[in-house]
Amino acid sequence: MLLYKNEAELRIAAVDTAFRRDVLNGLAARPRSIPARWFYNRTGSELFEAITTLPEYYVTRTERSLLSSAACEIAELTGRGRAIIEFGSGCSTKTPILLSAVRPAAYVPIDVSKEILWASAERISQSFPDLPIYPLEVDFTQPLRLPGPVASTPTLGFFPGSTIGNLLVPQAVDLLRSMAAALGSDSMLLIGVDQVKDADILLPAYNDAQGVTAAFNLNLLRRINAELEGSVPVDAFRHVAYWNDSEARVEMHLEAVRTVQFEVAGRRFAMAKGETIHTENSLKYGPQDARVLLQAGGWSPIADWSDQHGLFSLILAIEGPPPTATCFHRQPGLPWSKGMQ
Ligand code: AVJ
Repeated sequence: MLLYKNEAELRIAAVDTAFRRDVLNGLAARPRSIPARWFYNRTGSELFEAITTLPEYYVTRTERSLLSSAACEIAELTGRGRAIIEFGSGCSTKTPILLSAVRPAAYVPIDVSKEILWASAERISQSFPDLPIYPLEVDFTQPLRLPGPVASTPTLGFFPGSTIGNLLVPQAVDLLRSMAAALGSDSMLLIGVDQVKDADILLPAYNDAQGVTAAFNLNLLRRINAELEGSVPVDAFRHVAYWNDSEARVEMHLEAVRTVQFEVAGRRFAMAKGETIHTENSLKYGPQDARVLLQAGGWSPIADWSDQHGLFSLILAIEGPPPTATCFHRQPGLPWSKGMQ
């Protein structure tokens, strides 16, 4: 049941203006940087979907298997009848696992990529014909208002994929706080957080042998050329990914392999050989870090699930301070140091 076709056309102009502003400001700044959310036009979303199936990209398959094995416990802890609000739903590939277990009263997928959002909502509605679905084509980092029919229902926020890692800590805390405000008191949040791990595992995940991640990164330049009257010579840039240890993050950059000059939206830019445009941060958190982050953002973790190699964590939290007599749920057999308590 697909409901609530919102004012999609009206938003296109706003998105265009925001993209232009972010790109022009980002190219003029030092160091140059463009927010990662602009990766996700149609091609970008498709390339990201291709990344999720790469052998090197452990994130998606690890999270999916965690979600499958934890689904029943999650449903017990959340109870039935909440509305599930998914932030950055993309292709909603993991969502059916959660929907089948939790049996929500409604589903609200939120994404900036409109084609992917509506196609995915259509697919979910075919598998769950009785489920009311209210897609929201918005940037979830902006203040959010839930669709009317969902506003009075208890909610479960679903923020998978370690998307939180794209934000620096202060912005991540702000986002968690605005999610708490939008989802309301008594809401819950199920969040996927990628863990700090060896660079031998991390780096190939962001620099795969087939070059899909490189294509994903370079697609941002193609998008600039297509949507902002750009003349960026895409072949003069190469994809670079490295681990920034002091900030605990993988950084992606586009590096000029020669001196380049180009125009974007009528403005001229020049870059020296070796200069980069910083296009993405992917912050990684240790288990305790993730818990502190959630608490700073106004959420109390009540349970977590991690794979045996400690690659990835799913954390379930409730809005507000911890309830008295918290009984933290932990996986049997997990070494004490790996869990949270
Ligand atoms: C969608 C933000 C979780 O950081 O791992 C994948 C995006 N970038 N490969 C991530 C991404 C390069 C991804 N997130």
